[in-house]
Amino acid sequence: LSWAAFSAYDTVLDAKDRRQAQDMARQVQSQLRAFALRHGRLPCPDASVAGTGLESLVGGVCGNGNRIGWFPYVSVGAGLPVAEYRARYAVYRAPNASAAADADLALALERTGDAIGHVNHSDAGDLIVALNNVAGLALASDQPYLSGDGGVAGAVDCTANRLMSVAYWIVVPLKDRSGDGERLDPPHASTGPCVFSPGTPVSATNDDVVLSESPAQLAGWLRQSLP
Ligand SMILES: [Ca+2]
Ligand SMILES: [Ca+2]
Ligand SMILES: [Ca+2]
Repeated sequence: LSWAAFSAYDTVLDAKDRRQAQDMARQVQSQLRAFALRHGRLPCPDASVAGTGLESLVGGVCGNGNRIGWFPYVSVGAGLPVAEYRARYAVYRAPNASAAADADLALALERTGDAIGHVNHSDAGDLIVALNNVAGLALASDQPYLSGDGGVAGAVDCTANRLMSVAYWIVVPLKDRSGDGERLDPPHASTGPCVFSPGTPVSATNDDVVLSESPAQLAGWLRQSLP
């Protein structure tokens, strides 16, 4: 083993926490995908400060401009994890007056012209249309996006290295490594739409675990999973 394997911030205990966080992130992904398949939209972020686990719905729909919050564990039928493993969550939302061009992933909307009552009304097929619409939009700095990984994907720099938009990201915060009193560590913040690329290694000042999917990845999974 190299000397680096014993560096102060990569102890056996921390590695165990990281694996656990990665498992938790994959569980959230499964819950999110199952929800999307069933409801034809992505879950609405839980915008409460403490994290109640409930979608922040207004009159039954995801509140205007609500793109970042906690993952709504309770609303997808899961239990609320302890703070260390409780994920922040962002979803791409770009509404359009034309349903066929709409790219609000948290909104169940008829985008293919099926009548009310039709079996394909506002279903996962309509979400696939929205995902394709997202893929066609230029990167916007107020929508969820990825920066680099400090390696092949380039620097972790939310301004100078904006890599790509994502359908959603989740961040499992683990400990406060940056010492600012928040479990999230920069560049991650409770309101920012930028995260580093999944797979970014742990560092002395950041142990956050990121998982995300591009619109094409999620659309591919939905297509494959449709009955
Ligand atoms: Ca439809
Ligand atoms: Ca952290
Ligand atoms: Ca921190």
